[in-house]
Amino acid sequence: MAALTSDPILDNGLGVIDPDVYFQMNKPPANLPEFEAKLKDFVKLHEAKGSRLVFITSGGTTVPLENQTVRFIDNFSNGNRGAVSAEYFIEAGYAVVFMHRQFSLQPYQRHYTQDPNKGFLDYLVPQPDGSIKVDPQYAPSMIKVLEKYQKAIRSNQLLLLDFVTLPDYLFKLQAGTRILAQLQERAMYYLAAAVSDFFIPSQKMNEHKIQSREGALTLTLDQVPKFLKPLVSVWAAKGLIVSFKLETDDKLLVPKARNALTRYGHQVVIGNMLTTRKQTVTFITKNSEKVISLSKDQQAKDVEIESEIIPELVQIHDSWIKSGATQV
Ligand code: 9Z3
Repeated sequence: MAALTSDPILDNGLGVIDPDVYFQMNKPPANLPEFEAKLKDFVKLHEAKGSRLVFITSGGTTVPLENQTVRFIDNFSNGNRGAVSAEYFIEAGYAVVFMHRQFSLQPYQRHYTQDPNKGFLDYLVPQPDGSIKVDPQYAPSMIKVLEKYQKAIRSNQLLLLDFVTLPDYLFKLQAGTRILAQLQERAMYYLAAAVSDFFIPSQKMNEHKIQSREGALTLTLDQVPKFLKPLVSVWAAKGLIVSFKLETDDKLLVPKARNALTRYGHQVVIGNMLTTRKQTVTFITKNSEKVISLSKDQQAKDVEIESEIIPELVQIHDSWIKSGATQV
């Protein structure tokens, strides 16, 4: 059973505060106005062009333990799913808002930032005339990525926005989905970020660094309000909403994914297991369940599962735009 919050006024009977109350009780991030201004310009541009737009969330949220934060709780996500997906959405003609955890993987750049044995400088060779060139062994593959990246930038198809903490993420999710709402069915929301289920409300947090002289540390975390609810029914009501469900016990995956779909009433939940998330996902819609898996051959050729996820979603989005349903 969920632990009850200490304030019965804030409590909805399940021990979880209402999202509206959350926003009243917590301070928005200082850079929220800048975030909104950039997003409004981007949406305006693509509204005029008639493009489809996808709002991708990517990477993990941190949960601060102190208001003047020295320590925080984090999670495993490095933003691979979101960054890879952004590239395939761009290839499919979408404008992409990439709302990612600061310093997590980014589309295109990711190809050169996650090799533990190679950093940025290792791709370069100095020339006798004082200039610098890309090491010829990396040039053929790098030019392909560079061309795609520059095309995306030239055509204004990619907007990078970031978050760090859970409150930062939640305020930006609310503001961002509300801004995109004007695109109605043309907007897709692809919620791949690994969002904490638990947090310490700022009024219950230590102001200063927790001191070790006080002995062992016991933490009590509240449940994060269920943000998908207002997102689906109010903030982004007309858009196509795709959420991810992550589990480690495979017996729970499909029932919990379906439960999320029924509970929030959105269009698609993609279930994935922690250890096999790069090889297998399960699409759950109101009337269907479909497993997408990479074959051994595809895995040997380093095929990315997002190259199969995104075309599937584009089809679902087509029928959503045409008929307001996820099935043709
Ligand atoms: C996912 O399930 C993503 O696919 C991963 C991607 C986080 C597993 P990586 O960034 O991993 O490539 O390393 N995201 C959603 C996780 C989540 O927090 N879902 C919430 C839930 O399960 C619902 S929105 O309750």
